[in-house]
Amino acid sequence: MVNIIGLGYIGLPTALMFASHGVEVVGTDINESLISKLKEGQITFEEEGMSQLLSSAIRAGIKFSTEYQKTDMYIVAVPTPYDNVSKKIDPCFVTTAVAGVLEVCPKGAVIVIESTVSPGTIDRFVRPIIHAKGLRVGVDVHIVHAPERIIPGNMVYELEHNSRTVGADDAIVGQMVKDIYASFCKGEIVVTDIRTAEMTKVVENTFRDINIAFANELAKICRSDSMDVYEIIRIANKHPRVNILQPGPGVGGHCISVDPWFLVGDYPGLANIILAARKINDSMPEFVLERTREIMREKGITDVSRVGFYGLTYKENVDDVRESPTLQIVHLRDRSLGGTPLKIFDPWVRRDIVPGQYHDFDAFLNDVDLVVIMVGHSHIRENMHRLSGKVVLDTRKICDLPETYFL
Ligand code: SAJ
Repeated sequence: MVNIIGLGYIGLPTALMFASHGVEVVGTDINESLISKLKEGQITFEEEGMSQLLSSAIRAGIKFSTEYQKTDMYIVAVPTPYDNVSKKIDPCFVTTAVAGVLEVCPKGAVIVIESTVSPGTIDRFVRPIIHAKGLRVGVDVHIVHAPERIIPGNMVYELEHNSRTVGADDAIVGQMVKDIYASFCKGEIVVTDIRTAEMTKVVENTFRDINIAFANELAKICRSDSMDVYEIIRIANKHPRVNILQPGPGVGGHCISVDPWFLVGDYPGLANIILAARKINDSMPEFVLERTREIMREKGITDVSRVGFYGLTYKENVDDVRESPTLQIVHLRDRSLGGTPLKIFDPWVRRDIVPGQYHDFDAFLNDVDLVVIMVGHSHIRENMHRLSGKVVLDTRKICDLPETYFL
């Protein structure tokens, strides 16, 4: 039996996937209301294919509990926030989860950590709590790092098809964990050591951050000299070895906008491109605000309450708002201007997150003259005609209405 600790964006789909593929699973989370929802067969966040996966896992006998179970394999998928000032990882959720597991696990149990951690975190924070209990790593308990790679919006497909990494001290334990993931994972599963697995995960997200930053920097350069960045990227990408990503309003989500900071925090003075990329991506919400002010001046819009922001999530077709560029704009404005809340609409966000949030698209459109498209949800792509007659600033290059403004 596998006990999955933490049933959030990663733990839940992983638990459901194992259960649907014949592995006995108990999913554990400290959040009682989340556990009751799951027991009632309700999904806890929107994601393509999740409802069906939950039904199939329930049919296969998955159990949910707030208690850690006594079993021989644990998968820890809890959040790993970072300290805003030092930029270093805060491993408190991981260490609390491991300490909880140690209270109940039998001798020889394997604890797999899926949460993203910075290189060296397992050595610095996880091994010591095992030693402190008088237990020997590799004898009384085994530690493995198997970082996830799935992309929100396509998680179910990617869980099954992506290749993945398993970092272990011991090749036999690594192979055992590989075999269990192979119950559902059709991709290649590479077994390596723990530090390599930790570093690889952070490097993957940092690679993407740097590449997005390059596109964003090009957008700023092209704007300053009246060139069309999208056309330039389109043409440049015809080169067989060039693949520039898309500029956007900033990088959100709990992965790409966080993980590179671990390298900056741990290797100050060495992580230079990484730091510059983070700064460029973090500067994009301010750039969108500047563009908005410019367009307001050009169009003679003086009343900021006639400006509306479409999209509150960090990217299209997900309900996740963590570190989203729109939230960053809200905070920037709160700091610089205060005053009336910005008007915001997102069809994916039904709960109230910020003041000034609309839940009705028509009411939102009625109340604004300038729409800033922050997220390219399918909803806006399908309803683009509803924006005709409005001034539009499209930060995602999805609007084909005449006279649309871009980054
Ligand atoms: N973005 C751009 N321009 C682009 C691509 C993305 O501005 O061309 C923005 C998005 O709008 C979003 C942010 O970047 O705000 C990140 O979105 P994403 O779709 O690139 O990635 P995430 O954060 O949803 O998921 C990433 C993935 N990592 C990589 O692609 C290397 C995923 O595979 C990881 O599992 C996930 O992080 C994670 O959990 O670490």
